Amino acid sequence: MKYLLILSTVLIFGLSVMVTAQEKPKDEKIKVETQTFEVEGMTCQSCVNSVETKLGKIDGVENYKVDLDKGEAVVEYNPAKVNAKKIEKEFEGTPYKVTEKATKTNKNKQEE
Ligand code: 9UX
Repeated sequence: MKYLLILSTVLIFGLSVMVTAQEKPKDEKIKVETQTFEVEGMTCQSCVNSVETKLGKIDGVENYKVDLDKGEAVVEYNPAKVNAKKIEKEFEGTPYKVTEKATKTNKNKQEE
């Protein structure tokens, strides 16, 4: 009887280790989506800074690169927290108009 108890304890412990081991990679992998936005209204470097500051404050935005010459922003975000439409909306009421550009995959689909 005592042997059975030890065996089941070891079994439960082993199982819990397996479950934790399976869950860990899920937590570590932050799925990130990359989206290019057209940014209208940026005319100087301060504009770029303002857009960057705004992007940095959005929950779920992991990374961004704002290009003044191209008038666009490449944004990496966690789709579990935020989406392109939400990001666009964050710029309502600012001097800048942010619009989602067709992604490469979208473009390819359209071209097909
Ligand atoms: Mo520069 Mo931008 O003087 O809104 S900050 S044009």
